[in-house]
Amino acid sequence: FPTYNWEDPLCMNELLTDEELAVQETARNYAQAELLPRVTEGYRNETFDKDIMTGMGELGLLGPTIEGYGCAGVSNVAYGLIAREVERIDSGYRSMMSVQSSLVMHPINEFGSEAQKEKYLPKLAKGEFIGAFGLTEPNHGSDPAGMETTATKTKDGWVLNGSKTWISNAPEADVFVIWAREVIDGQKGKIRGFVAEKGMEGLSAPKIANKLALRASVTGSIFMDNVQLGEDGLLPKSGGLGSPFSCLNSARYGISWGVMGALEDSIARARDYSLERKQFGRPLASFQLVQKKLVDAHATATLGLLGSLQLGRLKDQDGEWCPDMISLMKRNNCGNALQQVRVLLDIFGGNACSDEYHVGRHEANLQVCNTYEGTYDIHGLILGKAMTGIPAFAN
Ligand code: TGC
Ligand code: FAD
Repeated sequence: FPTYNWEDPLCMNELLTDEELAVQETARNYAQAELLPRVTEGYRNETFDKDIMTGMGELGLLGPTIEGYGCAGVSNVAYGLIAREVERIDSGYRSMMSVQSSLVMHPINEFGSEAQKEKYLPKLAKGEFIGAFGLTEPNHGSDPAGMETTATKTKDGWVLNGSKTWISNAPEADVFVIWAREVIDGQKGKIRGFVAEKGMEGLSAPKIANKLALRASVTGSIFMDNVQLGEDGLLPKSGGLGSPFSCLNSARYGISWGVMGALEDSIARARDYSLERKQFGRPLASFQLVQKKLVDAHATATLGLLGSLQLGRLKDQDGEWCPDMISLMKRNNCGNALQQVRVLLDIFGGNACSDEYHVGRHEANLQVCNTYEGTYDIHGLILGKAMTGIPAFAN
């Protein structure tokens, strides 16, 4: 038999193409060399480093599945592998990247005009522009259909009014993809996508300070008070809630890979710690209870990654995937990563309290990953509907 490789137990690397292996190596080298050395300070001080975005841009890691416009045009599996490597360092860095790629570049590419694509995508791909995605509102998180933000049609364009909250990247963003309900001749209509820009009169994006998690990425609100857009501020092919949800399909898929990176990092650190730390004259790793914690987490990560890989393969073939599959993997991997990292943290004893051991930071971040992009329970209800045909979101 071959020797068991605890870092790739079911030989997942053999299921990747040469191009995917190369992307994985590029993302891993970048994350270990450029992100790991700064994460502890970045998290302590809630700093935003624009050079993270330009660094990722230089390597083709932003909007990587898009063809043209300076993007790499790689597979969905490669996109997942990037998320895994970046989140091995921190979920906040993956958040910055996945908002840019899935929630800003994707809708511009999917619903934008040729002129909008030419204007925004190359700069977003290089990280010269930072993007934010405004769907959640103070009164409407899990239920975006209740959205209050309006886009009122004028002779020359549109006027945005409303507010968004808990928006990743917002305080640093140059480009805002905003979801709003159109109002034409006083009549409320569909939800449409709009692109607003930093510095527009009436638009502000203050930082939400003192977060308890995801501190290495910046989060804010967006306030819109009669923000005037031209006709070219509308994403013309957007229409209905299906448009923002199509962005979420891509981001949720990426998160399913990313959180496995955070779990893998926690496993590796807990294993190392348990081999070095001695109590009762023996390494912690020699105790059965400690080994069980390591093995439970290891089995969870192995199977979670294979699930996301299969989902990515289906996503790479048109007509072979549906959003419920994404809910399955987003919910499964986020919920499991959170639970397992929580247990691994026990191995560190009192040192679990120290940010120098990294795993407490992963645990705090994973609570957010299990919440944003649809909470664990909302994805449970999406799957409950898929299994029974009965929507249980409301009466
Ligand atoms: P429902 O009636 O089910 O659907 C309305 C319309 O949307 C279509 N649709 C989808 N289309 C594509 N992909 C999907 N995943 C879709 N889900 C639904 C659906 O077919 C329908 O189309 P049509 O043409 O018939 O009108 O909608 P509902 O109002 O009953 O809502 C259902 C529910 C609760 C599942 C949904 O609202 C939901 O998913 N809620 C969660 C909200 C959420 O995920 N918010 C995320 C905000 S963004 C974010 O968190 C970014 S964090 C990023 C980071 O920092 O990394
Ligand atoms: P609520 O919808 O109020 O939910 C609260 C609780 O009630 C949850 O446990 C939920 O599962 C439960 N619940 C709600 N409805 C039901 C039901 N029908 N049945 C059973 N239980 C239910 N949003 C963006 O648009 N863009 C971003 O970039 C973005 N980034 C974020 C970054 C961070 C750090 C955070 C924390 C959030 C971010 N979000 C973003 C917002 C995120 O998507 C929402 O917080 C999330 O969708 C949940 O909405 P809510 O906070 O309003 O919670």
